[in-house]
Amino acid sequence: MNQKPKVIVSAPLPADLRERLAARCEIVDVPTGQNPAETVPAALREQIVGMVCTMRTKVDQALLDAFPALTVSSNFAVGFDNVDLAAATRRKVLICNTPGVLDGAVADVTIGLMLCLARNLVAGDAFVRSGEWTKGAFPLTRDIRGKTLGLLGMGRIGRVVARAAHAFDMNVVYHNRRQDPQADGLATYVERDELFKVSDVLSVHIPLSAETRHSVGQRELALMKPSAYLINTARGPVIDEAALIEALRAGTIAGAGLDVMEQEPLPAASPLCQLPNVVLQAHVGSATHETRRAMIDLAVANLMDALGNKTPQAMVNPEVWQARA
Ligand code: 8YV
Repeated sequence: MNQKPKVIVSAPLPADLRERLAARCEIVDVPTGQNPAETVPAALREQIVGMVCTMRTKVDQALLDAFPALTVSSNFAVGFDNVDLAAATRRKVLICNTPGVLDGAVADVTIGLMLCLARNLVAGDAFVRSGEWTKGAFPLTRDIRGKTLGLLGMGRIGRVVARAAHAFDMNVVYHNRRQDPQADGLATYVERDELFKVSDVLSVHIPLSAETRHSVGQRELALMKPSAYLINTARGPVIDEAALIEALRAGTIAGAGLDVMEQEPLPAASPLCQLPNVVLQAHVGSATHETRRAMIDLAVANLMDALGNKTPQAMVNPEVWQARA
């Protein structure tokens, strides 16, 4: 009898999905965030052909070397900045991800942060709870209606944010590496500097890569209006956080809404936690029961498809798959 292929699972797996995967594969559990190369015994490492993991697993050269039989690594995330893509592609390891199923959830947090910033909703809650309201009215806030929302990056998530912003009567502009026909009717293309200059709310929706790391820095922040808000639900390191803290302290921008930071989990000692014009979330863009379920379903389907010789729905380096056929 053929042995089942051995796969690492280093992501939260619902019981029914575990059962389905176990019918086809032998599961080797690695606690989320732990290094599989250190957790899986050497003899077993050589037999691992697939993996499903979170962003906390570094799929780098060292991991690829530790698992010589690995053919597919499926990210429980749309992002794949945990993967050394060049190294994986060189080693012909297929990388999969979960695009599409989390767009609405991430867009919702983006809109939520925008409303919190403009209408000062978090401070408003504290104002009522502390009894300050009995002493006088809460200070006036800002409308988002009629204002300009700038989207840096116009992929799937950016497009859902653009659609939602229309319900708030916002004017939506975007900048992308290239103009996107799918954005037609949703947002107007502007040059990169123009985006920073004209936006009342600027929201970041680009992936993290060597090119985008710190691509929103002092220069870009200086272009923004003093009344503008910056929102990041993408990846922390895309923004130069030290420059952002400087701009927030100096009041050269009005505030920031951050679901992602350079260091996660963010320590309470971070200056960001001291700034009154910042609203923080704990990287929860996709963190709903429904969305995380859809993500793990897709991540496991990608893994099982790849091992079963069926083209996976979402491949980051499809050239590896094509070369295999
Ligand atoms: C999650 C994410 O934080 O999909 C991504 O790229 O950043 C988020 O959905 C996480 O990756 C879930 O493991």
